[in-house]
Amino acid sequence: MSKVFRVPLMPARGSSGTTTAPRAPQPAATSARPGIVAGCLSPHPPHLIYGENPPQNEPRSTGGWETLRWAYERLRARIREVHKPDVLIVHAPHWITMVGHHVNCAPNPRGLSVEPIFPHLFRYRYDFRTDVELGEAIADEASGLGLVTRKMRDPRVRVDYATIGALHLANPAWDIPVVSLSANNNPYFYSDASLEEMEVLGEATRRAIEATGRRAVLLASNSLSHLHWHEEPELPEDMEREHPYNNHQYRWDMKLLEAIRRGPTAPLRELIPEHIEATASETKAGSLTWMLAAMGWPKVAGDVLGYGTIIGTGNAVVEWLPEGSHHG
Ligand code: 2X7
Ligand code: FE2
Repeated sequence: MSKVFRVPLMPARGSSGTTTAPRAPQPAATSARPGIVAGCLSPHPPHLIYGENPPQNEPRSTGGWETLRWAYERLRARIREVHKPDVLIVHAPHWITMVGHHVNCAPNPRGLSVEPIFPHLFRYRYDFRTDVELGEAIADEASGLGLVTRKMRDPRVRVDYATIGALHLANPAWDIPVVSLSANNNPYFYSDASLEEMEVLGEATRRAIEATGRRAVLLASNSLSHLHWHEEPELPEDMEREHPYNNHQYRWDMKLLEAIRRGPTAPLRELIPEHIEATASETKAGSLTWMLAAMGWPKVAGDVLGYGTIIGTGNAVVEWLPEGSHHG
């Protein structure tokens, strides 16, 4: 049994609501193999949590963005019933580190996370457990492979909404330990910066998972096409106003998603940078490349559970299984 099961379970603060009933972590069945059991593209726009009205989030909505939220519901069911991971590992573009890759090694991050541009949509109380042993192992492997890496241990550092968004939407019960990784900001300064470092971070992540014997689900917290409106309707969830920023952005998202659905993943190595160039895609932050690299660019198709726009940006919930496994 992995050490993670010794972490005492603590329900999320303010979690008396129906969507957050805690569940004891389930040890993986003895026959269940450790390793990466799934990788998911898990977008984080605050509108999705706002639309769900969980008890942790202060603002209230009348719903909205249902097709994406229903896609997440299906993903959640797979995580709970099929993958049964020991840990969720998330790479998120709004935990920006100017120097190197940081791994959150604080055992119990908790606090209030406020989205700086949409504070009227996202003021969220978080309280979760870190799988510190695995976080440290990822940082050590990454350093060993030559990446500038830091173990972030300060519990006062506020957790960003892209980390919380992907984690909440994938597992609103917050009963699975977490490792969260920062996004090194280099790609935004050097426009032709390659995503090569993310390949290395992916390799480090995979090695650490194998060395610690975890069953891990990886979450790449990225939107796709990323141009967005600068004005919001009076009712933010007014779906009459929600549509792709333009047809160019939409067509490029479809081009990427068609390639994902076709499989294998190797052609995405070239297509992801082209899509970034064409659409200012948020995958520029590297989360998607990190995840697919960690999975070894598997020769499989991705399962697109849903696509929708949020203030004009493209967002898809996608699940990849490792080679040789499939849903029963
Ligand atoms: O962070 C985001 C995003 N990626 C897309 C749309 C709207 C808000 O926030
Ligand atoms: Fe974002």
